[in-house]
Amino acid sequence: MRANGLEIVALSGGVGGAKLAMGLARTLPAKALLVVANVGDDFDHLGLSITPDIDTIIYTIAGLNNWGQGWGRADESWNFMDTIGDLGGEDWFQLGDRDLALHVWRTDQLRRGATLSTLTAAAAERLGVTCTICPSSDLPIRTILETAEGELDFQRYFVRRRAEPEVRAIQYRGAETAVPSPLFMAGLSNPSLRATIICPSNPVLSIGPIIAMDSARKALVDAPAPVIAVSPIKGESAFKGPTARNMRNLGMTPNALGVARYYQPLIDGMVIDHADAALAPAIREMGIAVAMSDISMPEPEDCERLARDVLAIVDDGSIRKRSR
Ligand code: FO1
Repeated sequence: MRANGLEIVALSGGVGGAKLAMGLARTLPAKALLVVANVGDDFDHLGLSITPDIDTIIYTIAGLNNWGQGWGRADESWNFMDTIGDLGGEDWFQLGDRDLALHVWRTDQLRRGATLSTLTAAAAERLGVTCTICPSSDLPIRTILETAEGELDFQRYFVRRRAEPEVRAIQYRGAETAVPSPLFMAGLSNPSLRATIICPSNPVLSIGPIIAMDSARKALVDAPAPVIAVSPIKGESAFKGPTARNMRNLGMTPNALGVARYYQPLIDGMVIDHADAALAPAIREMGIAVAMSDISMPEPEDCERLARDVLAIVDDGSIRKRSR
């Protein structure tokens, strides 16, 4: 272990990704971990700048999260939301009172000229996170779903329409001009980096907006450290959310092999579930090394178990940067 330097960059969306990020945070020295959060789910709502994946990652690593729900805080109260409902306002996106304070503070600070990177670092530190968390970009990238009901922004598709409309195509609006955040770029070129881990998040909804940036893709490929994806799918089902259905609707195979094909240009290795061992030869044929673990994380201890397994795989050197 190089305890004083960065060792792991973890790319993450919300719920599933945040669980592995939490396991990594509990396993690694604080300075060794940089978690890079998706910003494609961000939106302006009720006059507030809401950054759900950043917040889910902060709450989860800080141990303040609502574990069963996957997002938001434990010990939450709902006076604000109830009153918005009484007023006939938009109450389809649940903002708890404690969570609301973060959105109000961030919105105010952004208006005063602060960057999302600065605010993410400050909020994480204030709420008790010791590793580093940064947004994938300080510039907006918005995930837009082209569905049978027309174009929907991420939260209107995911929360308001309960991810029910069939997704025909996805746009990562803004990704063509956005650039990765300074900490993200510096992390990938850090000489002490041992691996970049793509956490088990929805590839097309949560990681897609990150790797839609040309300079992020180039930096991942150019980084001397290997890029290792942890599959978000066991068999043909994701643990939570519409991952498998999204992949199927987009013409992808909804299993670990489909995930490997999506990430193929970027990754050197993949961690799949033992139950998917039969898919390993086809993934290896693509030039991607395969390691196996139990990728389910029903309880907080499972997040640490999977994190330890992933770090052992990084340590054993079985996944090397491949020549391209
Ligand atoms: N997800 C929901 O399914 N329903 C909600 O009402 C909801 C509110 C919410 C508020 C703050 C926040 O940070 C996240 C919230 N999420 C909610 C999760 C959010 O939709 C995430 O983008 C997804 O979980 C995907 O990671």
